[in-house]
Amino acid sequence: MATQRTLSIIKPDGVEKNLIGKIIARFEEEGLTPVAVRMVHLSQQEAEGFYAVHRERPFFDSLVEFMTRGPVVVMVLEGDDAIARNREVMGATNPDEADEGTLRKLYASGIEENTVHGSDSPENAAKEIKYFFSDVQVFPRG
Ligand code: IDP
Ligand code: MG
Repeated sequence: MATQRTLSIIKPDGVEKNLIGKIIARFEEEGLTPVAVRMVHLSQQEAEGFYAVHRERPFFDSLVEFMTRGPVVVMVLEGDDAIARNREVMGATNPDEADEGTLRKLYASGIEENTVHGSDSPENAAKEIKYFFSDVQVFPRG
């Protein structure tokens, strides 16, 4: 399978619960290697821009408020089939529907505060990585 890169975010709830180490360890165990890592407290504008595709959804304002309430860890993960693999490790958007052992099943408190983000397609992965990282911030340096 082809090596891919995907954008991962440990959301404010994951950071608040001191899960950064556990979540990154899990990614490494699953063959998803961090090649760029940054901790950032998103501004309202940054969160709105990141979730622009959801602008018309009823939960948009609440999602932006949640994503800006504290720092997040933004990462680029690299590995075989990394985009789909990361989505598998994350589990379904709603933790009630997530498979046993997935990050969201283990750690998420609800459909909004669901601990992790992962890109859903190669196009969005490229766009989302670019949103947070320049080429020289991703290893090996671009
Ligand atoms: P995903 O993160 O699994 O790709 P999306 O449908 O892309 O799910 O939604 C983006 C984020 O918006 C979710 O991770 C979650 O934080 C939030 N969200 C999605 N659906 C709902 C909802 O019905 N109510 C509240 N928040 C939601
Ligand atoms: Mg999504």
